[in-house]
Amino acid sequence: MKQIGHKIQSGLSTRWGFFLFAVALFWLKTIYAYQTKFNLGVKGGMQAFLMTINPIPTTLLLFGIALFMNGRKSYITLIIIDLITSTWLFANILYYREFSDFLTFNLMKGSGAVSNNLGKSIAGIIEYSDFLVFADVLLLIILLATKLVKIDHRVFMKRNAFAITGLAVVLFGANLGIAEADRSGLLTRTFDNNYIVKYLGMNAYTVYDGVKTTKNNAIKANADSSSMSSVLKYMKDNRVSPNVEYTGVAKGKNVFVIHLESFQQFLIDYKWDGQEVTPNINKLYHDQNTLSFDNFFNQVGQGKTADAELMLENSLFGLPEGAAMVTQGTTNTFQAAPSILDQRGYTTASFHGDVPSFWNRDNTYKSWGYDYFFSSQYFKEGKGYNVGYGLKDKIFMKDSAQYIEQLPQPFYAKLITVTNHYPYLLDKQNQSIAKTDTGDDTVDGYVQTAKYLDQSIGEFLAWLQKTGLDKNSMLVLYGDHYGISGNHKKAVAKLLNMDKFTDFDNAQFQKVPFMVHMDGLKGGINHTYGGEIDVLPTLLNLLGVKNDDTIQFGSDLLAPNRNQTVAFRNGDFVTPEYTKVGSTYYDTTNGKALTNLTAAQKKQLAAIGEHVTEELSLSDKVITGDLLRFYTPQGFKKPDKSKISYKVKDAKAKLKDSNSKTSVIQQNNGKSMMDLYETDAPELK
Ligand code: GP9
Ligand code: MN
Repeated sequence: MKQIGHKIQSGLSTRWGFFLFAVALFWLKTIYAYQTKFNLGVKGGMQAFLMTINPIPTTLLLFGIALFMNGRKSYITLIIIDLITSTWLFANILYYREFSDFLTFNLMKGSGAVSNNLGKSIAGIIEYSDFLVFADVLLLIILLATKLVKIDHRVFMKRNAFAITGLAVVLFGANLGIAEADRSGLLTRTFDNNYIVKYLGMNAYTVYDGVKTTKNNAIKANADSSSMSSVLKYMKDNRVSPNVEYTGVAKGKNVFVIHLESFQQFLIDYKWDGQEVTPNINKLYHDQNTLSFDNFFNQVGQGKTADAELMLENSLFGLPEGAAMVTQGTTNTFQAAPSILDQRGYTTASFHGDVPSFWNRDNTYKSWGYDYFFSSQYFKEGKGYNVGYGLKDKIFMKDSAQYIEQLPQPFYAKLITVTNHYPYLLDKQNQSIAKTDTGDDTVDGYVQTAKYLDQSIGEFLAWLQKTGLDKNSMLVLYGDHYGISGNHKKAVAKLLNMDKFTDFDNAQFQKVPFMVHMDGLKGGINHTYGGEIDVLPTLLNLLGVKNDDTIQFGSDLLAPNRNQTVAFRNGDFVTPEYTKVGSTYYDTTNGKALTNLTAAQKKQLAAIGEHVTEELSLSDKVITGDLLRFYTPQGFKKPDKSKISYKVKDAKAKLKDSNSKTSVIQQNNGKSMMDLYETDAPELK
């Protein structure tokens, strides 16, 4: 026994021994992370095989750098490389837990804008076992420090170092070859980062991403007005005439767009603890003056809220990675809802109880033409006012009202709530429903924060009624994206009372509410299949804004003959007949996987798939090439950003100045209507 111990010890005390030991440990722990920390969706023997071997080539390559050095320097270099790659793995684990995706350069480039809040949520999502990814580095350091393993001072042959590098390259080539054979176009056509990690590994993905980022910057430099022609052709071929029955029914009305954070369609009419979770929103949903959509999907990618905002106000898709608001929001030309309405006499304002820099809103909103951005700086602070990403919804809605009543009418006001955000934290005194009992901590608080959000909406709507604002306003409500990710299948099955929750179910689970409410509006529950990309054309039609030469990828949800293909950011899709998840097709009407496709079906599915790929890639082209700088719809004026300021002082002065006869206050003879606002927020008592 002792002899074996000695053998191992002397083996590890050689350069080869120590190197291979470090590689093996890193390999094992990466597989441990793949299996327990990510949801790579490995299917079949080939994928399992590739996932198992893919850490080896890049680890050999990176750790192999240390072999070109000698003595202590070589050992220190190895440890440093190990530490850096482990930290990268660690960062990806945390990011993945929240976003179901991997870190990208674009995201890090924009991280100045998002890091502030990422920090906050990271503290809440860290798990002890995450630190296991540093265990091997620690072990190596201890072995060396205690001299259990001795440093091998002999010169390591350069030839051998090169041999390891060569082997790494060959192995990587083999890995890539097998991967390409199994999934063609992996690196060129993919819309899903999970696939690259699954097939090629995390480090290869990082390099791939770096290359792509550099390329992206070049695309913009290379794009010119002729790049627009394929986009214009797509618009010409796909433009759908809006529903004339609804054209202009909301002309001149105020518009409230209420962003229901992480709010999923399943919450509508959902009961728990013997009560409706969201009675106020349910009531609105069933109101005869509300147009409600029950097959409306979120289509966000990594940008989550930012993607939702981009789609809703531009009818452009979010990018395959990062958030366009962050990477392109400051510099690109946009033809967004606020600018369009601004030019028709609207005052435009966005409200959000978080710091202005998050998702780069403070810059992007100027490009979108927002006159005002009421962020956390505009709202009073107090003990217990904040949770997670910002001001609690009840306080936020009330504080927003005091600015709303000062806005010249008609106005377009977007209110972005945030309390119903992962990890669904709410203090005791604000809870009014029990947690669910799935046993999954990330899921069980969801109904509590959703209920709180619903109550805040109820209080706000009551104020609209008391002030009479409801009479001359159109109300738009939407859920921005899922609140419970596909990583919680067991818990969701329990919530929905299902035996099991499949990939098909998860695709359908991406439904979020979309409702338009207005006095006298011919409402009802509409079953058309659509998504966030379709909101802008729908609203513009209701507002009677001519919209036949804009670059928008969605269509009026009320149009009779619209294309009902809903594209997801990863290339999957849902139509009333088919649902595609990865390489599997399902019958949307019954959720059954389609195993024996007929030739006609194959053709039809291929055509739908091509359409989805085309719209996503053309929309990407518009954003990455900044193509709207080359095209201006008739009568559209680009916002003059130099004239927009979101500084509190400037905005308050402007509000005073423009306090024309048209604000709610002025119409009430200069008297505020805030005394009519009732809230039971305990913090304000
Ligand atoms: C932060 C909030 C959250 O300001 O909008 O964004 P999300 O995490 O949902 O993308
Ligand atoms: Mn969100």
